[in-house]
Amino acid sequence: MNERISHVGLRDKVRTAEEAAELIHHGDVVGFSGFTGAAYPKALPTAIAERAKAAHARGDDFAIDLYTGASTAPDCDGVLAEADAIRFRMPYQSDPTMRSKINGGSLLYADVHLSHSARQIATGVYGDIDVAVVEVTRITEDGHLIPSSGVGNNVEILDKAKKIIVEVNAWQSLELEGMADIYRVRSKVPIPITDTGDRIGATYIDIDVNKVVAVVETDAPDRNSPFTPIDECSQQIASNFLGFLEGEVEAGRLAYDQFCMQSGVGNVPNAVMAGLLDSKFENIKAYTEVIQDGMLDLIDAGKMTVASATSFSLSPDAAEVMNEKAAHYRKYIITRPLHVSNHPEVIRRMDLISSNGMIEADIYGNINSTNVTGTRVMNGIGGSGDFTRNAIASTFISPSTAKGGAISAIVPFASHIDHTEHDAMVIITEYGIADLRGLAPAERAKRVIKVAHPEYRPLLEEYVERALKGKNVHTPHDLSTALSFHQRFEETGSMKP
Ligand code: 0RQ
Repeated sequence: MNERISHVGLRDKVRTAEEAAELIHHGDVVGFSGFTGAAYPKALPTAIAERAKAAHARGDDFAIDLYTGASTAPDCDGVLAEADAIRFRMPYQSDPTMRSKINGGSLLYADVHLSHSARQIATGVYGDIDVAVVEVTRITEDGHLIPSSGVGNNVEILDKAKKIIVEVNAWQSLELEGMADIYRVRSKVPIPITDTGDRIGATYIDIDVNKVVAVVETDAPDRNSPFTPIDECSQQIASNFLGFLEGEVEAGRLAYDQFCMQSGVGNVPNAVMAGLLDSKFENIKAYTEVIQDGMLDLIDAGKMTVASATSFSLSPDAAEVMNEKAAHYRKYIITRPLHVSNHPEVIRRMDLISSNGMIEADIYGNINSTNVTGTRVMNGIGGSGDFTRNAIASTFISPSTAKGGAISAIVPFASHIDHTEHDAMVIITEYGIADLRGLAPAERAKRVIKVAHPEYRPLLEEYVERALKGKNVHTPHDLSTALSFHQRFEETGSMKP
């Protein structure tokens, strides 16, 4: 471990996770590293959860407020939620236990655009941060922190924290050093990135070493789940997405050379990248949020020249490959603070095409990414809003149904709206492409219904007919049945009549 803690003074601060957890108190505001299952602290969360359980057993209160970059993992968000050790959480999560606590009302959650979260933390919107707990791959002689598999909100959290606990994780490759590009966004100062691969900052995070109260040694892997094998439906969606890109090339809005992409997380986006492997697109660039397996494949195949993101979101197998070949991949991959990776200013400049998953779209193109039947939060908006609003073309890719066909992903009116009809441009399912650009709402409805599952199309058409009988027909709605699909689902467990 000495090679990973080069700062002599900080070697004296090495503590066990249990000792470090004693420095965190009930009511503290805590900032963790971590983004989509990567780079989150591995030891402190369990130690804090144990502390909370012991306090609760004594009849004492113990709960913290927790900020991160994005989602973490079962051994972080999961154990803390299980122990009722969190009062408030922001800006994004995807843990099943945490989700059920949030929906059950025992854990408060603020679902925030990631680009906003960085600035809000930096400017103290949520108050001070008592303790930062940040995973690194190494501490330099000068006390600089070398990020591990992601950067997220680490810079803002470390700058804002009164005390810092550093987890040095020996599982993370030392050769990740050089991948990060650390830059502090300043108010009214343009971010000097004009191309995806531009490096504008340092390879380390400089901190006030005097704030470090403990250094904890760990050796545990990032926790991501494997991707499920690509099924027929995902393959068809991927092929339709490729068809959309090819249409853009034919229309002269895109070239086969140097197409710039953003891709959300999940199985369908991964299938899209597999589709790009065999496509005519060359020298692909990514200005995105997370590095996924599919991007490593594109890099390996010589199809992708550069990928800029804030973190990894790799399957366990791909994470092992990354650890073995980090020196190779750092020639192609840049990890940035999410304040930069998700900054609208830079996203606009990249002329990228975004693709994200969704829970549902309505017939006019409003998108629900976060709340099932408008009330049950799934994960959060994450960076989907940052990219959707600022892409040259924003796409939403999704199977036309969920839960074995009981739920239609196309509904008369979205039960919760994350991306409005003004932001979402193209909706793609296994049944085709609904390109909504340049269309009036009533025209859009016809296109969207075409990509709905055939079983739901007649119901949607009936809805439009009914809505058109109303007085106002610019955005025709029949308010008494606008949420009838959702109501039926709540009552019967299916949106089908
Ligand atoms: O649940 O596994 O329990 O069956 O949602 O659905 O089809 O596997 O798709 O993994 O892409 O997730 C919107 C959740 C889609 C995701 C969402 C259920 C479905 C399944 C997953 P089960 P799929 P995906 C950058 C971009 C917001 C954040 C974002 C998401 C589960 O894409 O969180 O875009 N997006 N970030 O059954 C009820 C519906 C449903 C539904 C799907 N209509 N009703 N359940 N599901 N549609 C990355 C970051 O920002 C970090």
